[in-house]
Amino acid sequence: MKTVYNDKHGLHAATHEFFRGQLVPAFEIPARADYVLKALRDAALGEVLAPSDHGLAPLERVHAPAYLRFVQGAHAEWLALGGEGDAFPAVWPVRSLRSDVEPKSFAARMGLYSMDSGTPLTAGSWPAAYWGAQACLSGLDLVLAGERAAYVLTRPPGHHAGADFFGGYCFVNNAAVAAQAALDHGLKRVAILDVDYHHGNGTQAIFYERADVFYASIHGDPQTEYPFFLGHADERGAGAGAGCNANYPLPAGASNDEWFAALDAALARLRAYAPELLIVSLGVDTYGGDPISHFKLDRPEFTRMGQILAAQGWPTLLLQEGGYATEAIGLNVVAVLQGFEGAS
Ligand code: SP5
Ligand code: ZN
Repeated sequence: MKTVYNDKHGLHAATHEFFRGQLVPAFEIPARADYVLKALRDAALGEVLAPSDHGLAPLERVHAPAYLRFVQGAHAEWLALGGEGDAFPAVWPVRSLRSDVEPKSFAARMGLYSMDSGTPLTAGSWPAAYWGAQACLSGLDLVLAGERAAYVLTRPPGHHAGADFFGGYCFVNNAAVAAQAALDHGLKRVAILDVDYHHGNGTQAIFYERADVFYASIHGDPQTEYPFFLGHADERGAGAGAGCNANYPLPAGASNDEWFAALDAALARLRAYAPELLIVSLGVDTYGGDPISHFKLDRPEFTRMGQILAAQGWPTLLLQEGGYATEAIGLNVVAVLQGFEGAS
């Protein structure tokens, strides 16, 4: 399988993030992708390609242009105001406050365009996220040109980013950008299967009222797990998209049997939808050794996941999302990809 590697990912390098009111060492760090790249090469999984530039237009198909402009310039604004190091939001337009007027204040715009204080906006966040989206578009090009599957090694991840907000370590919603680009290429039905430990609230919200993208997700129950405010089983899509969203929340600590039963159920829904392309939001924070998550998958389960995905027979684009057991994520990703290759 070919990999498209976002070689600009290291420009996004946070040292710390907020957790319980303290700055703790950041979890979403450049070493994550470095370990995956090493594992791909050690396993001789296939060619590793650089992204080609598709410009800003495909990002503007899913994100508000004003939001993208904000992210692009935010760190420079932060420095100009005397901010030091990474930028964090501190105030949000919650219920009863207006979010339809863009304030002049930088602090206010940081809140308007974000969902949490756990996502450091660094000097290089924008170029890293921009090139990550380009890598995903380049991976899509491979699959549209006839490759059975392609993997995109990128960070920061994407699935928490909404049309006009960042959060959950995400700035640009890579899966949504790729799905929209596939539709713009002429496809009629795209499925996104999100196997990251966390619900992909951004991806779900972007396509919630549309029938041309089916979003299915298996994740830690939002009653106790981030992103807390979306990802329940009763969210099934709305309007034209009614019936095109399927959530499988599992309790923290769920067994591997429960996880694979949810995967079976999700794939049955996707088979009924009959997508022309499968995009996998491939987070490996479902690993038993993950420091911020509470499922129990291990190497054999990641291999089995890849086999099951391949067995569906759909052209498949696998995009890297979370996974924070830094040294293990390379082996976990390779297990998924080798499982996929063995079964396809
Ligand atoms: C893409 C992705 O996986 N985003 C995850 C965002 C999770 N944000 C909340 C992180 C909370 C960190 N908890 C630290 C627990 C230390 N014991
Ligand atoms: Zn995650």
